[in-house]
Amino acid sequence: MAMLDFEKKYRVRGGTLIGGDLFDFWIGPFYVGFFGVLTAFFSILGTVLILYGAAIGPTWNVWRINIAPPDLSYGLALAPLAEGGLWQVITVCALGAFGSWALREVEIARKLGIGYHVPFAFGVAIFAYFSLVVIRPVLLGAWGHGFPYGILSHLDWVSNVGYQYLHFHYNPAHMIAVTFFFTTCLALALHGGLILSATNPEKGEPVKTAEHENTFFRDSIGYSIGTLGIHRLGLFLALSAGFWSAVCIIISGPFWVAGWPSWWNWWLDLPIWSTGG
Ligand code: UQ2
Repeated sequence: MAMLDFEKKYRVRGGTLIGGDLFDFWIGPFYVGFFGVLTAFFSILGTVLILYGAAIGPTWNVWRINIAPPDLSYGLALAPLAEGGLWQVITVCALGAFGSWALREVEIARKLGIGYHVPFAFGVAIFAYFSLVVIRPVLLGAWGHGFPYGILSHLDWVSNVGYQYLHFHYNPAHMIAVTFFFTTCLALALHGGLILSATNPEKGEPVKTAEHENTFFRDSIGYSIGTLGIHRLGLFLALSAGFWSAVCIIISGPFWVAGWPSWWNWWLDLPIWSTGG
């Protein structure tokens, strides 16, 4: 079906989660919806607050602008705007915008009658952010454990928190997350390469088929995961990367306070090494 015919067919009312027909329309190519309006509200307010935070700060150098969370002494209380309160309101705006965007994706998926895979996947990304600025700070008892909003400052935060646990690469959940990130790259490189190899033939040659794709991997490694399977694998690998990233930072502090290298002492402490003496 041509795109214009298709749009006429699917651009009808219904499928909304809240408010019935309220905002159930399009502006140009964009679906609006109640959650589109909410996304715009939170994004604009959050951006204005970031600009205000920059304006009352010491620099307009984009690399150095920093909106810091409150001092640890504020615990889980609200702080004055200029002392971390801005960070708190901006965090609410960010989560409001991300959550609204995910629900707008759900409404579009419902209108189309397709699965919720995209909003679910985006939900995992939101969870990773939520774990950094809400779950871990709440478990540690202070908003000051959230990461600062700034290009260089958030890099400094990552480095400092890493060194606080001596060597973050020894964090087992971090190891799992990194492995998923790399495997995601491997899978996308294999998939992108395979698809382009089959669908970009020499001039005058016909476009090749899924059988060609299958056979390449049968011939080279004796196994093909299939055209649907590679996308299931890709989604699983990518979401696992985000999920284990969230786990690796949540356990650092709330559930493990020593350096990560010494976590591996469980191996040396196994009773099988005991001399019995
Ligand atoms: C495949 C297949 C595709 C693909 C790819 C494979 C026809 C178009 C890339 C090969 C993938 C395999 C064997 C899995 C590799 C496993 C990991 C963990 C990276 O078979 O079907 O469809 O794109």
